[in-house]
Amino acid sequence: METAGKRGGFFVSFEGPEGSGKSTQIHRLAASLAEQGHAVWTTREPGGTRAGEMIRPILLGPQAGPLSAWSEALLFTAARAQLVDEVIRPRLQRGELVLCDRYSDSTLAYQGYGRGIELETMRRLQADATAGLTPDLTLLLDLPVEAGLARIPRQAKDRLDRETIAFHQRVYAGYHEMAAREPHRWRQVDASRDADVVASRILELVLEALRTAGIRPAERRSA
Ligand code: Z5A
Repeated sequence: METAGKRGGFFVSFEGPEGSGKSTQIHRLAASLAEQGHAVWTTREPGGTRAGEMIRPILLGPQAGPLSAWSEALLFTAARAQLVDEVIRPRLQRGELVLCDRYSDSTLAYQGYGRGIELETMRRLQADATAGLTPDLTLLLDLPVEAGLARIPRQAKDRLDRETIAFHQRVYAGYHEMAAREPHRWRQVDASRDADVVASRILELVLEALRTAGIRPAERRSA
């Protein structure tokens, strides 16, 4: 596993069920960190590169029709491999803070726990596709499945949002299992609270992780 110290920069991923507020919070965090003088880059999955943004509608839109679990897993992973190669790794090497809306843990949660592909196989695939690049910190925005789905307007629901509640419950349970398995990397945040409260808690957790990693704004800018 590649660590922050070895490569410079700091890598934070946001995970959680639909509607848990990842997009809202990632932008708020980026603004707060930039205000403090950090060089911050925000990206999302699937997407963040030209190839990734082309893969995105195949996965989320209705046009491609039903996809097998393995087609999904490989397409999400292909978009990620490109994102790591083209964006995440180079920016980390320049000493930037990279914030990513979903990463490999989403494939484990959705295609592993949700669709039932063997977890160890999924873990190996992620390690190979990203050359072992693991986030320094993963924030789990914790919100019960029904509450998250209720926040997404019907017309905005994508192919995966429309899956059964049982599927989303497996994903949710999977997230909690992964967080328990690697407590040094994961931090859980109660995403049912008001967005301002959630934002303050996230900022607190990220600043604490940056302090522990010895990362300060001025150093990042001059890196
Ligand atoms: N997926 C996968 O299967 N495998 C993979 O490897 C990867 C992804 C990478 C990506 O969809 C889908 O692909 C996703 C997982 C799957 N699917 N599902 N289902 P996406 O990128 O379009 O969407 P998402 O990642 O699931 O996020 P989202 O549903 O758009 O929600 P969000 O980003 O977590 O939340 P938000 O957009 O910030 O907020 C949602 C609404 O809630 C919005 O109206 C906000 O104003 C409101 N909100 C936000 N915070 C609050 C609070 N605190 N209180 C009340 N209301 C709030």
